[in-house]
Amino acid sequence: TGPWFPRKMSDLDVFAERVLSYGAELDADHPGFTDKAYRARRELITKNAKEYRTGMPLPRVNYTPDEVKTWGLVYDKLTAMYKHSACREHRYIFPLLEANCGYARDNVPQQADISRFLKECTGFTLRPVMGLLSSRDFLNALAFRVFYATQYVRHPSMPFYTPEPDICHELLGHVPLFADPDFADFSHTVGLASLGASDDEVKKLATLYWFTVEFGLCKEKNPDGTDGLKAYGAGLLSSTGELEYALSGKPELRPFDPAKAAVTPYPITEYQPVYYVAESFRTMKEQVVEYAASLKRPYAMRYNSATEAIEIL
Ligand code: H2B
Ligand code: FE
Repeated sequence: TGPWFPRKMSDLDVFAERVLSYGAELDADHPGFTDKAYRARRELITKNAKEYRTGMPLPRVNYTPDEVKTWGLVYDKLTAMYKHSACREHRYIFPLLEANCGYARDNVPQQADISRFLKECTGFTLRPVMGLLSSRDFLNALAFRVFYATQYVRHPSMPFYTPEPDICHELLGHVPLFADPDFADFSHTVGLASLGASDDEVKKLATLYWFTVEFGLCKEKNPDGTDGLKAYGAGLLSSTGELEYALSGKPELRPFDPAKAAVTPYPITEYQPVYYVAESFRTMKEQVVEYAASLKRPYAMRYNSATEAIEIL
């Protein structure tokens, strides 16, 4: 027994309407709250996600010139920073996304094209989502090598700020690393650990996710052989302000340790006071496999990519 969890890909369909906030409705502190046209546009785009079911083609969105403009502003500013601040894997994959998936300052890429590319690289695919999912639902999907991504663009009044995930955060911050095999395996391991986990364990795994996939830093040798520091977390790679701050030497840095990261408190509305630094994605993957094994489960599970189902061992 224990909490319910998805066993096959189509079980993910029940997540479609279970969004926590900012779904079709926007909260009062959102920059788009009073903008009727923005809200109507959001509703149109999130309708795709609401109606999406396993096996359907991923919905394509015709982005408006205003949306493309906002995307372009974010794209220019962030891609300029990636050259010196993003980790090697992100820098390696980004040009491949430009070559294969329509990444460009004047084009908002489509999930269908990205998902096809990621599938070839690591078996990961994308699915559209209306807004924030619960930690449990979101992490459970990673066990199926599925990453839920929003398709709407942030409000144009604040191009460099968004209180919620938007397409700039998903496509610029998250997507590149899902093309890296070790990072994909790391994420998949976190996902498998979340299946049928207790609420307390889910909270730990969500915290681990926060300090890695969202705000992780990693070591990287500088060209002159000295030790350097780069960002791989999507929350950093989609925020010009925090990206600079995280690498400035001001915040506290700790060596990545999943058991410790999983229970570290963190603020969500300000820059992080603490970042965890990974040795490499390979090492992270090995560390998290070991950590996941320490979580008590009645049975072992694995994902069968041929049947797209979870097997209980
Ligand atoms: N939902 C969506 N749609 N995108 C996310 O990036 C996301 C989420 N992150 N729910 C989750 C929560 C994360 O903060 C952890 C696992 O709680
Ligand atoms: Fe994110």
